[in-house]
Amino acid sequence: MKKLSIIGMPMDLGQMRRGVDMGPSAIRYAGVNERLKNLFDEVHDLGDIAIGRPEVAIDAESNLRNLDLVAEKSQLLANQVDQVVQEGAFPLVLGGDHSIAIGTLAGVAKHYKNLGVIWYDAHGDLNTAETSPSGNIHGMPLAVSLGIGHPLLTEVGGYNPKIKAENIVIIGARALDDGEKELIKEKGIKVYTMHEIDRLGMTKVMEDTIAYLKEKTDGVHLSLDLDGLDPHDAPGVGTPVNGGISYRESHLAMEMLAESGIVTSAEFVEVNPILDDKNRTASVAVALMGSLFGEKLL
Ligand code: HAR
Ligand code: MN
Ligand code: MN
Ligand code: MN
Repeated sequence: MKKLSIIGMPMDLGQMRRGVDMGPSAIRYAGVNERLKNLFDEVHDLGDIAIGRPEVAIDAESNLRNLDLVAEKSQLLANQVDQVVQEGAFPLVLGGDHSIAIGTLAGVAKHYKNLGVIWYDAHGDLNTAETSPSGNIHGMPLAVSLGIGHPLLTEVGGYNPKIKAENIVIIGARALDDGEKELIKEKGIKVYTMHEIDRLGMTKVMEDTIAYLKEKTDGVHLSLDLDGLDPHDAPGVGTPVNGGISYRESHLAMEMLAESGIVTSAEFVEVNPILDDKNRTASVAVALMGSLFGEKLL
């Protein structure tokens, strides 16, 4: 019995551009439920985690915008995701900015000994308060999940760390800060930058990624930041970076993941309908979900 549970996480506190809190609505408007309902025995849309409209403020003590709120709301998401996995359903989380991955991974990772993570993103999201140029927590969730960062964030879910460096594959990177580059080298994190994608082609990148993760992990979380795609294909994101992964390459990547059967949870983040062109980015997200969950062209 294949069950999917959809969870909206309308949180925009991990950065400064309002609007990404409307991501879950935009993705639902683009038809996520209709698109996926035939690919599972059951699809349940659990609605949104209650974020409210909190006032935003930078933590006076450190370079971490909205620290307390992000920690508190992440715990709510972690609880919901944990419950979905316990019930044997596949959790699909709709963001929200990428800080939501802190909660998603806290809910998922306790169910696995060696959770793999595919981080599909223009960015590394490996900053800490010390290395972040912005203080925005959406630039930190991968580091947090490795146990590196403020304790209020690394302790979400009540355990730490969530994942191991050797179980991560970053795909699409083209905007890394100096501290992130150092961390990647220090921890030996596997990264396919745009250079490798150009050079090897997406087929080879995904074959290698799948083989690498299959060998060492007992589940794989896909964290797909829409800014991993080229801004021509996904314009509705807060931090676009030129020279990204194409729409077709992204479909191929999702199709290969579907074929492999390794993915056990997923989130699609950073969709900002205010910055979008007629909800195109949300539509791209939904189309990619179709491929990820095994939709066939023929
Ligand atoms: N690395 C930059 C920072 O830490 C930019 C992070 C940007 N954003 C995301 N995450 N959308 O992937 O501020
Ligand atoms: Mn990101
Ligand atoms: Mn990004
Ligand atoms: Mn972004």
